[in-house]
Amino acid sequence: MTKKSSIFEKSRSFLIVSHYHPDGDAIGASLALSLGLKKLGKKVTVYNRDAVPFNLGFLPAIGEVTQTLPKEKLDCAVMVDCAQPKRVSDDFAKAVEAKQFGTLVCIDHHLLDHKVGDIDWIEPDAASTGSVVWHILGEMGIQKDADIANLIFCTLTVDTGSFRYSNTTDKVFALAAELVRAGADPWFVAGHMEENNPVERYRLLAECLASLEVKGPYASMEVTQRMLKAAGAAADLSEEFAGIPRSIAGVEVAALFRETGDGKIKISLRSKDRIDVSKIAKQFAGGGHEHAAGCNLKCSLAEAKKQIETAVALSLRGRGQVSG
Ligand SMILES: [Mn+2]
Repeated sequence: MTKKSSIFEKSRSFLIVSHYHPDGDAIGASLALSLGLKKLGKKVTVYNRDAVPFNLGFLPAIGEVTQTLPKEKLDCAVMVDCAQPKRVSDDFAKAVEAKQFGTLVCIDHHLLDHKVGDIDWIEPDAASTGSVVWHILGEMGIQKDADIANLIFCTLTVDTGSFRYSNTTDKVFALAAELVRAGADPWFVAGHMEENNPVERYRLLAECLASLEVKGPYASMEVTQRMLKAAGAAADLSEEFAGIPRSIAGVEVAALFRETGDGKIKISLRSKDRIDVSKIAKQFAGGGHEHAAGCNLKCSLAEAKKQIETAVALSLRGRGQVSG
């Protein structure tokens, strides 16, 4: 039987892509795969539509990520942490349609309900896409160094919420140990990701916390264009704020409302145990996971808050959280 990884051995030129608004799993998994393939002498381009988040700038080989999609024909395109070409970018989806790539591969840790690429390499039990990449590099017998180990460690840190979420199994700790043995440095990763905040992030947080509203099991905060200006902060500095209202005792569902500056409101939803916020996000053409999801609304901030609060209240009522 031919190995599934033989496609990587056969192809010479690669494009590695991941979902827009990339996170540490998307970028870490992309770069680890790129470094691995380069050890085999492959030609690799790593593309993301959007800029790399500020707290990932320290990652090995981060300078390789380009926001320009190559125009030439390539042997193989690999979608990482993403199962829809459109979630990479419209340009990438068009390039797939136009058969710019000999083979399309999808590497992910979310169960697929349909075939995506010519080859789908899915491990639904893996905590991060980076973990899947680690297995692939292992199957190919690629020498895994400290840079690759740090990249994979980053993906694991991000997708397990620093080894706290319910996906933090014994397998995750076993892999973490293997990565540390291979040269990963947990403090190098955590120190850069969590102990390296621009002061503007906290100025913005101070503004944002002043908007905190708690109504029983539902809490919300907002980030307005005015707040961004007052704090001198870029919008991506508020990326993790949605977890704060959720962390309040008694809160089951939290929402962060962000004015995007082009007439839209970006909503991040978080929940603890009882509510599946991806179902709420779907009502507004968004999506995500059970405990972390999001959507966009084209309306005023006040209108967005009203609509989400209503949907959340209905969902809570369905779960017996609210009386009356
Ligand atoms: Mn992931």
